[in-house]
Amino acid sequence: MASYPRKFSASAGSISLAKERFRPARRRFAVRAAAALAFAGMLAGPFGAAHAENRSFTLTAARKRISIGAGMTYDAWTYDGVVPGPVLRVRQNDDVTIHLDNRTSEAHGIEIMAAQISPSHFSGDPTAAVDYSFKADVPGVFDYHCSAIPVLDHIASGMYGMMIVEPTKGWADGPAQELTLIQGEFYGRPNDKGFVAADHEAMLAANPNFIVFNGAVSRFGASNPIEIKTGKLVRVFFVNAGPNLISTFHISGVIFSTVYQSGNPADALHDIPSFTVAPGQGAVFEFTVNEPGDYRFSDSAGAHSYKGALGTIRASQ
Ligand SMILES: [Cu+2]
Repeated sequence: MASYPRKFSASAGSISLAKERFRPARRRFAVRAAAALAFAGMLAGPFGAAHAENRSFTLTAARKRISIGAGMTYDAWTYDGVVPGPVLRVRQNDDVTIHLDNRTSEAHGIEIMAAQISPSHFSGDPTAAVDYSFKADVPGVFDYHCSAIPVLDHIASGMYGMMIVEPTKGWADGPAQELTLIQGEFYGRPNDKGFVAADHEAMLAANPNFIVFNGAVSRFGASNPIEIKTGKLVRVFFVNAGPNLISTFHISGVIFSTVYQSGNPADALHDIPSFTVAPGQGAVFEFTVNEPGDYRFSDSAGAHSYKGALGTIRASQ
């Protein structure tokens, strides 16, 4: 860390943050508004009809120079020009169709961990579209990521996101304030202009320079906190996109009333202060706070939060 220009340090409290604004992606499906809200940190309210539906998502693989916070930029490989890619939200038993439009000169794909089909569907030839369908049988929160070789580089360069499969019967504790958080890693040292060139050797060494929530260092810093209300249940949809490190998710001053492993209501744990989520894995965290104030959330492994994996939830009455 000491070798970086100090202004690009990800260390807690040292950064004056420009607010990150989500640019709505080009989408053909009506989740656009929900995705925009999701990347601002909040999801839309009650979702969809009770019966199974056909849900179709069209994503576009594209290179784009993005902001990764603290004045830094990165030449990302993206879905729809954003990192993470759009949140894809469906209901259990929906028939889901995925179309990936590839406008680059290299191969890309999309593997959604909610899909129980042959992996041969997930990848395409360079410039070719990828199309497949599956039934979303299992509820939960799932990672999706590029399946092109080397997968390591494609994920580390930004091709990942979250699919939520809403349980047919909903969540046991009912409606809640909902957030989406996706943990990711960036590999490379910023130059004096803040440009971070991808570092393949650092990827292989599993030694990221920056660890982020929703695509940027301090996306949710003290100047841009996630706002919640006291006394009301909060539900966090969480994915650790990796590609390498285990996340130990924790919110200071909070014990999670329920943690759903993989976001599956059948796999509930209770009264958990922190919880590990492996790369490519998801979880749902529920909690309530009763006192107004700022609650810091982080990957509580010290080096990980030092490298940027922390943020602020601000509770008010
Ligand atoms: Cu890719």
